[in-house]
Amino acid sequence: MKAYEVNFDGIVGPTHNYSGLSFGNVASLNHKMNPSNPKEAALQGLEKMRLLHDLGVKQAVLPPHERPYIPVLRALGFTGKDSDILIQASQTVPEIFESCCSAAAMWTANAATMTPSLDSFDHKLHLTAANLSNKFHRSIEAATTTRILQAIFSNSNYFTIHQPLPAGAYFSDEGAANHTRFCRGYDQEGIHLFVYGKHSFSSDPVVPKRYPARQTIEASQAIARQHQVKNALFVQQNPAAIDAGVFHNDVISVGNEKVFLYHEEAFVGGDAIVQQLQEKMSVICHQVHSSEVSLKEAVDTYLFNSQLVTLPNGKMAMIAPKECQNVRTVFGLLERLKNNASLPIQDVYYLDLHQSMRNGGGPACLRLRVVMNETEIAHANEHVFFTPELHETLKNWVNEHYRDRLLPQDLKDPLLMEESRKALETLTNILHLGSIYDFQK
Ligand code: SUG
Repeated sequence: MKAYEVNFDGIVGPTHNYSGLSFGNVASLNHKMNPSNPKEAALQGLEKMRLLHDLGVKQAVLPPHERPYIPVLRALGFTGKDSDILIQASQTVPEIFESCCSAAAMWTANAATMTPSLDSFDHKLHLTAANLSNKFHRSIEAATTTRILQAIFSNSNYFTIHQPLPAGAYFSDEGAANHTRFCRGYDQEGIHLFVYGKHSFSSDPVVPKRYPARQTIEASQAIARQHQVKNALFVQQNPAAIDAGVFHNDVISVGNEKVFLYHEEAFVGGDAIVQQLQEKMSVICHQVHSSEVSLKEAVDTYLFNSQLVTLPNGKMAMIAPKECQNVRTVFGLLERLKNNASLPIQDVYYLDLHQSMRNGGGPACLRLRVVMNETEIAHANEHVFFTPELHETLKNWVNEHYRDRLLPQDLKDPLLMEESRKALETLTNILHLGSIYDFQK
């Protein structure tokens, strides 16, 4: 049966801000306390979805999460009216409060890991929301993400939505940002490459010195087990790359169908993995040498965080951040990739996503890839699929509800909380999602 890769992009939330919450993510640290523009951020995200849709790629949306997230502040001992909690928490525990206002759920590459029904022993499409245990502001996403996935993929004849892995450092899971599926075509069985940063239950010979490794192998293996994945491979991130700011694997490699682009310094023992991918599926593995593009240039431009997508004619396009155009070596590499006859890349599109990029989120971070066959698409919530009409509706919705300037100190404003809730209430109606937010209960 015909199958598609559907890109589920996160709609940027109304509290998109720069609080410098992600140690190890260089852009997040560098932009701490800068003013943000949630309206521009959300519109930039919608433009990317529109481009993909217009290119003939199947596109869908995932809603933002409710922020500020009062239920977590209540769990941490704050009591009273929601507006009182905002004031108390922002004054007494400002860092925790900022974490409860982060719009980081927009980077849906971290929302979950997906296994298509073709690749699972029980022939169901599996999804597990990532527990994102490594960062407090992200760890509070898992419950809402699970509810959202249940609202979209509700038919249990086709979809299995698992509970997130146990919270805590041992099974720290960052979702699809550390996972790539290779296949000869979306309607063919695939190989799943899981990339991890460290072991929890044994020690690693080399560990990053500066920044944390987020994903554990135990988490990756647990996801592969849960999803009954037929073909799984596991490879470790290079600790030196993590120390250079590669906090997720999608900052240093990108794969689609039979193509894998990866940096020479991405992995520990990368050659063995590449050999297996070549042997098992004739994957075209293109290594980018450090002499062509350094780790630093890769992190600065987010070259590998480009989306590599298959077009209706079978060729591929890269959706790159516009920052890639400004660095000679990176732009030169992209031109060479486009002109390389052994690669199917016919075009590179450069997009302005600077609002997201300043928090370390490029094109690929903003989407969760879900491979679905026609029957599965017919049994999922149809209202989240992107159309020009939905684009217009969402643009109007953003223009009506979002602010165009936000500083971290504005997050304690009760009016912002009210505005955000009103926006999300309207959105759940637009997308026919039912009551997915705590404030709707
Ligand atoms: O987890 N940034 C996110 C960026 C996630 C990017 N995702 C992928 N690579 N797939 C993170 O570090 C910054 C929030 C702040 O500082 O306000 C943040 O969470």
